Amino acid sequence: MATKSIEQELDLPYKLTKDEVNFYRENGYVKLRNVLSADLIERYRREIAAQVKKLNTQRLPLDQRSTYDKAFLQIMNLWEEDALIREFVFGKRLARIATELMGCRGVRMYHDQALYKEPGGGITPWHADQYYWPVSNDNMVTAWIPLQDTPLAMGPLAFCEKSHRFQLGRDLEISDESELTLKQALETFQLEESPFALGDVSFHAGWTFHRAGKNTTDRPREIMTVIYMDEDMRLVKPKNKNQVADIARWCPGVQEGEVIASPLNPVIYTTV
Ligand SMILES: O=C(O)CCC(=O)C(=O)O
Repeated sequence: MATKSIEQELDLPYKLTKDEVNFYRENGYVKLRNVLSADLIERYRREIAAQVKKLNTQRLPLDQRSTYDKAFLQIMNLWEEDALIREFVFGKRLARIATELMGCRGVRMYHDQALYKEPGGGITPWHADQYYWPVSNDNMVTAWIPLQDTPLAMGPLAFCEKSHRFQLGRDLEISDESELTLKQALETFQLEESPFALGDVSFHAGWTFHRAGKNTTDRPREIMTVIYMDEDMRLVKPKNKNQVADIARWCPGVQEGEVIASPLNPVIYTTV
């Protein structure tokens, strides 16, 4: 596929069905098939992999790291570093899906991140992302974009269905404690854990509990994510030290009560 049509594909509407929207709202996540073409993914995968290699500061061998640091190399806001990745992350196709799933009028960038689970990399403990976010409503969604086929052996993202309405464990950061506590607390919920084919993209809500298994293969599990927030999202008083850090890093200069519209939070897609 020529570059021109890849750029067009980035903005092309995806035909999201009513059933898919309803599924997302009922279960707190949805896995969509054939969202991105193999050519498009390969174009940006190479660039993202190069930036992960360049920006990674993790030097410890896996067996000397914390559970969090064993889970993945985490390189954030690549769009600030690299024009090609910016093009990918600001594509309207995924942003429009995010908008339609949440039913808001548009979405802004919260931040992006590459999550590379290295060969031999550990589990991603149970958690809900919104614990980290100082935001005024629940219209937060992460697009989890595999950059290769992701079989069970690589640790695909797994979701606890309907857990976005579960209140317990919302005060837990990603840790051994969150894994232990939530594993027990969520026992009666349905777990969705299945491979991702190249081109599949999942979307999960901020309060949906999720985890991932180990990467037992000899290849890295290369994932790009984009976190979208409601275009009208406002900043609230931080509830923990992680939210204080998030305000400084992702919402610079925004005051409590204001719409989160710093230069780091441009609108990516809007219906008006
Ligand atoms: O990729 C992973 O292992 C975890 C991803 C995750 O927790 C997220 O994107 O919210």
